[in-house]
Amino acid sequence: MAMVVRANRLEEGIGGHISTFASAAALYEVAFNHFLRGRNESHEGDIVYFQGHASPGIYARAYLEGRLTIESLQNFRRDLQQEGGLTSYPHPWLMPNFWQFPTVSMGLSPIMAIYQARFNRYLEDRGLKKPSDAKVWTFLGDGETDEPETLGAITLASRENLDNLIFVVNCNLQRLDGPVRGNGKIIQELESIFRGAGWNVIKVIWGSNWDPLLSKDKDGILVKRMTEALDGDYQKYSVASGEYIRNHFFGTDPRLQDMVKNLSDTELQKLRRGGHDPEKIYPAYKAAVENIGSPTVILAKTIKGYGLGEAGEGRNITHQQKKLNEEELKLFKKRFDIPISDEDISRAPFYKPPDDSQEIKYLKERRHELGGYLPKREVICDPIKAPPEKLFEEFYKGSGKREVATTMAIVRMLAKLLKDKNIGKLIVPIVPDEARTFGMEALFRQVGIYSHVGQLYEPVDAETLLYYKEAIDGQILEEGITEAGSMSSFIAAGTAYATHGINTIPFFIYYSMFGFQRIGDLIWAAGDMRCKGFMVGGTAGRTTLAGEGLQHQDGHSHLLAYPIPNLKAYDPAFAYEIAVIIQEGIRRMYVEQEDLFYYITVMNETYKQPPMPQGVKEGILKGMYKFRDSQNKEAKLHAQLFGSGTILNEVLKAQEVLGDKYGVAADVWSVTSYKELYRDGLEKERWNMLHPSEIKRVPYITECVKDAPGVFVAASDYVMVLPDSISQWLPRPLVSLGTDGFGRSASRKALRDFFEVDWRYIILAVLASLTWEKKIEPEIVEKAILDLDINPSKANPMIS
Ligand SMILES: Cc1ncc(C[n+]2csc(CCOP(=O)(O)OP(=O)(O)O)c2C)c(N)n1
Ligand SMILES: [Mg+2]
Repeated sequence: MAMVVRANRLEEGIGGHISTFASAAALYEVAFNHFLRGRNESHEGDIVYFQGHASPGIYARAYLEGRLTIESLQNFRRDLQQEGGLTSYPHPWLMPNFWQFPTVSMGLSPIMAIYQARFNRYLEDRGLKKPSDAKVWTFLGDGETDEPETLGAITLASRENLDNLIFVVNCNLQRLDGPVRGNGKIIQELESIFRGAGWNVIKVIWGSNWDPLLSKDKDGILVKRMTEALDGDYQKYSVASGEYIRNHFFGTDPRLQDMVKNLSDTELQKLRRGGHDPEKIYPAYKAAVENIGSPTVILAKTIKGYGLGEAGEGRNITHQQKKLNEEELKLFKKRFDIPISDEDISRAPFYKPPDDSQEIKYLKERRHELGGYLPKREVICDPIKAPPEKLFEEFYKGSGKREVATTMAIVRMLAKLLKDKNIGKLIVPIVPDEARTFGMEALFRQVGIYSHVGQLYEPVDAETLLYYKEAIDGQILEEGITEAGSMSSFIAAGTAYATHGINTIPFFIYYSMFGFQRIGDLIWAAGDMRCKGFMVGGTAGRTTLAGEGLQHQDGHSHLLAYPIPNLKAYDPAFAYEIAVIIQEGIRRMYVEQEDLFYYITVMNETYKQPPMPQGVKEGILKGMYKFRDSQNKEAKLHAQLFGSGTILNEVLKAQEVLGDKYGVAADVWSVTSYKELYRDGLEKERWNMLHPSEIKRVPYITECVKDAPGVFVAASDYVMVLPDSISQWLPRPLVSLGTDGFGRSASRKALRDFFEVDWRYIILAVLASLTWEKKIEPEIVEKAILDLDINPSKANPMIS
């Protein structure tokens, strides 16, 4: 509390939360002192997701344990102070030795925890980790259960018998604005949901001082009254006088009134909620850890802002309360019996009992007994041995006469990686019910689909070569139709290097449209967590995925990939480009142990995959390289064409026609990543700005095209802002073609005409640019429009 109050005195409006932890303190303390096991040589430790807004309490405890300095506490919410600070919420990116899991985007921690618990089993079933009784604990708010992600995956946990999973829902009956269910009862509601889903439900509702009353309740009238009273009523009782409680709660029945006639008003007011009573919490936790065969949820009733009194206890404003005045501070210290003098209290000092005090000794002893301190993030993981160059060679050679889609290429690469003797077992293919779409069904048989119980039935296609094979040691995580669940598995696998010291390499292959725009927040969390692995967006490209129409055709996932700082995003055209990217990705993430992850789009259009030209590997990784010079050496007119993904083929066709028919020598560049080019440009520009007297650094893209003659045209299957983002570093203006607008159900050819990204529009853009540069007359463009059969009055796809 003092940490938040002081932070806000130092910096008005810096924020923070007091009331969340105030309501959950006993829930955490009992766990810390008796249940949560630390990671050490003899035990892998429990995995704990702390409720994000409770972080001040977790910091305070770490300070008492001697793990955080007083300076860092003083700098709560001020990460940028010179001597360091404590970040507002759990962020492994900012405190990589402390926090493991970002939890503050509410709803993400419960779903991540479920898939984490399942992934722990997966590692055990596949022999990658020793079986263990370690638990995954998740502390969450009752308001948080309204997030679809919180409850959306709970049946997975029961179906998979995840008795290594425990949810603790702090039911303080309030969220930010007011009651969670004023007119209802959140605990009863959650109980029925979890029980229906097959969970072990433990309710911690009433404190010990209700026990004598309950034992007198022979005919159940007290329980009936408890069940009738609404959450809105209970919230009122938490701030009301004993007299009000007597009249209102017990006043509905003379027999109830009789039950409490010997209790004073003060005693009535002090009737505790179970979540504030360690003697009730302990047995609940004990029952949870001893439960076999199903996950457990503990629904603990508490009071939000417990102990804040007039300053916020049980009030609707309590969530936002960050300032206490002198009077309120005095009452707080009195209530919790904190030995600070009345003179000192106005400063809101930190109180730490001496190291040899009973309290500190006890706290440290308990942690020692339980295996060490929590939370702690510690990477103890050896680098892997990189897969051999040989594995990728086939892709460098091209596909000869065979027409192959990049999707087929990446699936083949995955199949080969799975066979590699060093890293094969570490690969974790993850699919949300889309394996057949991507031609991955051969992998079903090759490595099997993971199932904790194996395959208890005879599969309908058992006779076929590629039957649906489920196995206890199956390697594929076939998640069903849940991108959020699949991403949670990706996160568990991609952070196993830190959580378990195991270098699992996830490949999450999904419909690219249902990635960033559907589960962007989980991807953000993955970045925060320093997650590794490959996200593979299949059926990508707004005009390449024919027929599917508006909802499926992705033309913007690469734009949505821009903001994630440690994500590399590539839109490759050819199999060899993918091979280079994956080889380098494995090297950087798992050999060099860099905290990066990758997004690669692959498409389902088939074409001959060319062999890799000499010396292009570096360019592929940096974002662009010259793929083909113009064959027309005589031409007076020039152009530089940028193409990405399958649209590169349109660019190559345009190059040919421009040379043959229009006398334009056009060079073609394969742009594998606008994001890489953009970040490189920003980096160089920033350096130049900060070092005005030194020799200017040149962006890679500028370097590439510095001597390239002619006009610039870029075409991709994505929104035009991608090429536009790098145009500032070109020597002359750029015309971008792309797929802004809603998709359509149509053929590839029709779509590329509609979005104006086919070879004809590329030619048009080149010719138009040449007129603007006064290199040719507008009549030539007029004629080309006719020759190329382009309709100038067609609707603009961007707005139609
Ligand atoms: C996805 C998301 N939406 C909104 C918020 C803002 N927010 C922070 S705490 C909070 C209320 C939390 O209520 P509850 O889950 O009941 O937790 P309590 O503080 O009561 O323990 C809200 C709306 C957030 N952090 N994440
Ligand atoms: Mg709440």
